[in-house]
Amino acid sequence: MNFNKICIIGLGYIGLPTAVTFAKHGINVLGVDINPNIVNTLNAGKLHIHEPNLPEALSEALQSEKFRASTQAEEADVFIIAVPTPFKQNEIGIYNDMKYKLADMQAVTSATESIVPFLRKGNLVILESTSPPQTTVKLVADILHKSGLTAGEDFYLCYSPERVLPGQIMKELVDNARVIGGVTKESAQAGADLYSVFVKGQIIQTDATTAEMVKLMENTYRDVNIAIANEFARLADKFGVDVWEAISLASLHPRVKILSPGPGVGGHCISVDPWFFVEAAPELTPLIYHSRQVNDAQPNFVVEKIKQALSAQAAVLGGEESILKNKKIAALGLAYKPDVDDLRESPANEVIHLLQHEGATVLAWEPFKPDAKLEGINMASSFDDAVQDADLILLLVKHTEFAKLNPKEVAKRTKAKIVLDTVNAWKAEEWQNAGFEVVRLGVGK
Ligand code: SAJ
Repeated sequence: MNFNKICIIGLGYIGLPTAVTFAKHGINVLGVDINPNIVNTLNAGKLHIHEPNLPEALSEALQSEKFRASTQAEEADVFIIAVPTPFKQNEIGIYNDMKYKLADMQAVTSATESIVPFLRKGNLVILESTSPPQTTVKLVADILHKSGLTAGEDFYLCYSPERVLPGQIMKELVDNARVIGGVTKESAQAGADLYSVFVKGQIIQTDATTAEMVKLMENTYRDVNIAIANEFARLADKFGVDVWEAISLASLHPRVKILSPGPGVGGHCISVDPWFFVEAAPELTPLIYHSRQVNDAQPNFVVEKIKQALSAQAAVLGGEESILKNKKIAALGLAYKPDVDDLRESPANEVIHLLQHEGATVLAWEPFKPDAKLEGINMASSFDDAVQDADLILLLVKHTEFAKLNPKEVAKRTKAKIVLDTVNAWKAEEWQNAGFEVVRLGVGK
């Protein structure tokens, strides 16, 4: 089939990089977003998100006139849906004693509906948003049938998950293997033909529901493995072991590769996607459910660690009052992981709220989004502002610039005597030599 024009619905971390990459390969791309600010920003050659190499790719796409953004869909040969699938904020599912989160499919529903008036015979429609099993064959196909056309007969319909890692999107989009699940074999072939325009990795064709499961399995596998790393950190803490050393030694085994513990699991993928399986079949997913519980509870473990560190320093404990009361804490990093500006579902956020709940005063510093506005969180105006009056410096994200901090320089800028490293970024000895007491997550005394 001809791919003269592609309409991509959703101009976030996946839709926009995909749009400019197709444009770079000579296809006319209309990027659609319901947010007029995003559309205007992009048409002016500016970006609303931070992703390496994306600014250059956008200006190239605009200059070649192969890309433009709009709030309205138009007729095209191909429609790609790349909108978010978060979970519902005010509703949960219950099965026995399991309380689980529910997928909010509103954006996928509206994006699919926006295509209906423009859908023509011979078009190709691809869903990229991470979705519960059978979304393509049920939700999406049913909506598109309102056009009077039938999926797999009159138009091609596929599910093709994005699997790119934020921070490396422009590269992984091209290099990663891509799974294309069609509602028919012909649909999968049409999808494979489209992505072969730029994908250098292997392109594998399968059916739509398998492709949906593949995506959810990848992120669930990672979540479960991070949960076990977090439990190992708790055990090491209890038994006076350094979990980071133990993990590196266990990982020498040829069939063992343990992930890293940390303050919790954030982002819009790994902390969300496993719930789609739990919602789809709670009776079959106790392990997935409990892994989510472990990772979601990790911020509490961080707070306990901070309390222990402060108690050890305090001469007299203040009775019933939390040791955190009136303590000043500098929280370094609000992003959900290193070297990105994405704050969604960040465990740092939860840690800070828990600390404040017990009476601490927290000033947060996020170099990738210094003017972030998050409910109930006080942002420092600079690194110095965050640390100068602090009693404790809490490292929550392994941003390169934090890992590279010179402890002697930090000592000159703060009155804090304790640092707490939740991500194994700092060499304890160097910080001790600069006069700090060093506490590390997953390292017992
Ligand atoms: N994390 C740990 N320990 C680890 C690894 C990660 O605590 O050993 C934490 C991170 O700090 C972060 C969270 O987990 O808070 C998720 O980070 P991540 O780097 O594991 O993954 P994401 O969410 O940025 O991207 C994932 C990737 N999926 C897999 O690696 C299986 C990516 O390939 C997907 O495209 C992306 O989800 C997505 O969009 O679904």
